[in-house]
Amino acid sequence: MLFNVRQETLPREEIEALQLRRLRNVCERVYANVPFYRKQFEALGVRPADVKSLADVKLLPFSEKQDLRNHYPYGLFAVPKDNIVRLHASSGTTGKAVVLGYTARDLEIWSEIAARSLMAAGVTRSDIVHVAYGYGLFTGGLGAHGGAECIGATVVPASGGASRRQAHLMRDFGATVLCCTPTYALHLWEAGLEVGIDFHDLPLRVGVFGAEPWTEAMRRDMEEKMGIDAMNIYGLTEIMGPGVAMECAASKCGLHVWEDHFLPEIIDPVTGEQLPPGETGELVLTTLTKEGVPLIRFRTRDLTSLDYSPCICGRTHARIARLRGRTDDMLIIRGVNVFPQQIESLLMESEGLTPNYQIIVDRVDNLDTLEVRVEVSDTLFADEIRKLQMLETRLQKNIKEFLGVSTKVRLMEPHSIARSEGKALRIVDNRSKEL
Ligand code: DLL
Repeated sequence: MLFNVRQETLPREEIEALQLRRLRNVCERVYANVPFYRKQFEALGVRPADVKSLADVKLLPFSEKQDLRNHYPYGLFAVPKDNIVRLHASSGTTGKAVVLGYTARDLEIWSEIAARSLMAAGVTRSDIVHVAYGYGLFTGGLGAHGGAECIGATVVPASGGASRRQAHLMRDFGATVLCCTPTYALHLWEAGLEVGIDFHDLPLRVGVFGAEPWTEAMRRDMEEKMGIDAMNIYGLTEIMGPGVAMECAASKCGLHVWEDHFLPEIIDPVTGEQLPPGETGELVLTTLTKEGVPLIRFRTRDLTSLDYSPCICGRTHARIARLRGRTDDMLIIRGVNVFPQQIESLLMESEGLTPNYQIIVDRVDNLDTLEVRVEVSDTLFADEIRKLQMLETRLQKNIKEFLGVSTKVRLMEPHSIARSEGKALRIVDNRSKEL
């Protein structure tokens, strides 16, 4: 079933005509209201009126996470603050968050695209949708929530944590749809088994999983273990949140980007040149209707390709391939974005630690774990064990407080971390072996 049949099946010429109109409009809005963009446009000698065809998007400047950080918190907002009704945020590269503001109209559109996404996954108003994405500044919880309500389904706003209790709630309330990260779904499934709840015995039939990379092999495994259709949802805070692109149950092959609201491009991450459909590169998105913080040619750092061929579901919106990784070193730990530099800067604030550190990411019982190993100086190493233990605890607390993720910090003997001959091997991601 389609949530918005007309928009979701617009003929290609109509999509493109709409995109062009909206692209010109968003360029005019940012040029008039956001000094950052006006400067960027001027530096390239381009004006909104120069956008005469969709191909002219190439003339426009790129934007990236760093720009949002540089203008923290409100510098890229395009409307007066009175018109902003909600804020969401995600990590930037230095611990400072990237802040996005939504107008009432933005939230309406977000709910609609999240509703389209859930329906593409097979959700209907008869469903009981258990939302175990985190609620809060992270967009997962409230995003999925808005979509499910917009469809008229029954929402259970469970958020993350207390997994055994969640398994009980899923059983007692008769959850038919589970929305969370794929790894948390596996964790919930295990927690359920521990208390005698097998997802196969529940009416559960659909999983809407995203916010982190996962694979076809994981999909097969989860579908088998849980007796569900496991569907892939993509999104990012800067652009909106979950529901920027979504797989359809009919093909389970590629994620439809809601092109009436977002203009996708694939570029070569090194040269910035546009790549043709089918070629893998970095996904770049322009928001066509967003009012609060419109973004022009936002570099997502996510690697994928675009497919404009017709889909058997009848939707005409282009599809991106399952995400293949990122062009930067951002880690996603239990759905939280973490940049190694953030951890590094926290470590470097403490006296007696050396810059030789390593971050070990693993998956234990389907949950991501993060261990930070850092070498101490000879002087500190000569200190009492108790002092070292206190320092470990303090670092763990700082990292939790600033980045929102739990870590295990291990202070290491001087010279015990292997030196690399080339670039330092900062991150050992043992999860990638199973991906
Ligand atoms: O993760 C929004 C979201 C919430 C999407 C719930 C889906 C479901 P951020 O925290 O800003 O926003 O992280 C965005 O997560 O650039 C990708 O690298 C990654 N990501 C999101 N969805 C997928 C997916 C949310 N389906 C970053 N597959 C993005 C792979 C994903 N990576």
